Amino acid sequence: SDYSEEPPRHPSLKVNSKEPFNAEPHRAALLSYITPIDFFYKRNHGPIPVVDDIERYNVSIGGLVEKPLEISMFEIRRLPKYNVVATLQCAGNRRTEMSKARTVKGVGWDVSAIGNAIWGGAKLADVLELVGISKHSSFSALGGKHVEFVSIDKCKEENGGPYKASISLRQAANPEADVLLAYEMNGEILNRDHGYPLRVIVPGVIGARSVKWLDHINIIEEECQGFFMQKDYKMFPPSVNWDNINWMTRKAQMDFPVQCAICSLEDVDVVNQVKATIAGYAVSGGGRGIERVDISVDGGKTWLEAERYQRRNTPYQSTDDMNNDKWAWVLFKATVDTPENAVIIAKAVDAAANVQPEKVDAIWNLRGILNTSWHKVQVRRAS
Ligand code: MTE
Ligand code: MO
Repeated sequence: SDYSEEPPRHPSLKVNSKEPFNAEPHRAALLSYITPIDFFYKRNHGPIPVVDDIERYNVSIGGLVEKPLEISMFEIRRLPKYNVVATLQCAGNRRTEMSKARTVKGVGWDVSAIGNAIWGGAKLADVLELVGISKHSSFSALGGKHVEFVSIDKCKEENGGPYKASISLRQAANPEADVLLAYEMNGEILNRDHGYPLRVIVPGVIGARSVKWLDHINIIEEECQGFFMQKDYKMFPPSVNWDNINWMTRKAQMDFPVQCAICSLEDVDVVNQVKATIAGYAVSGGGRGIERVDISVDGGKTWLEAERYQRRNTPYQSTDDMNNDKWAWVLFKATVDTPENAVIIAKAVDAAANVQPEKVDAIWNLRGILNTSWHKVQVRRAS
């Protein structure tokens, strides 16, 4: 493959793999509610495609539809435009930590394979209406039940073919699910790393389904048979290893579980004051809001509740304030008295009362996805 036309990237990113380019920012970059584009993690499976003739760029929509269509960028921009604040999280976020319990396969990530952006674009539900799929339907007239997104990039896992993924037609045609064909990120034209000129954004779902550099959409009967749907991004029990794995037995992962991480401190850190600020992000999949974030400075014996906030940068005062951006993370903050030596822990609870598991062992899986165990940092007070 050819990596001679990669875009420029911010020098402070931690590069976890160079070709394909996979990089995340330092933890502290995640302490602003909207993640700056330069510091938004970049997760690729091949070289970044070059699209230079935007006039001729179009997306074809075919498969089990009565009226197949080719839609140009110009026409997509003429559809009603929505700005959706949504957190994108790679299923491999926090994989490095899972690997320390027992080795897993995949690109290593700290806690920053995640970001929160304002995605601007057309709703997929509006686009599907143009090929005769009505809103809130679960199947097309010709029996299609899944919507497949195919890219123009080239991945070795697909034997040089394009990256692809699918979601259910029910989710795709539901305007409240806010699935977007996005051409803007944080008010700017989507850049090459993040999918220029057009990408899918599936809020509340692992990043792997938000296909970048969209080329065509297929309405299909069965879910996408591509590598990243069938042979990757599935959650296996801790008993499954590379000798006994049967990919068919598990479903393709969609929603991500409740997650949080401390971003004001590194894994092992020194704090200068007796009072320290513990801050980070908390998010849950499926649009389930964050109900609570608990902090402990004594290894989990006692807990205190952190303040939470979204866009207004002021703490929530009542439950009415909560989750005004339903697909977005909440940031949390707590001021704690630090002992001389402490294990500081954060764990979140979502709106369905789901809680993060204490230990990584219980959720260990050979691909190292969805590490949502309590996030811990070890600090020492500077004397
Ligand atoms: N789309 C294409 N075409 N190729 C890819 O490699 N990676 C996926 C998804 N969409 C990928 C893709 C994965 S695994 C993630 S986590 C997100 O894109 C990352 O999006 P980002 O690079 O904009 O952060
Ligand atoms: Mo990912």
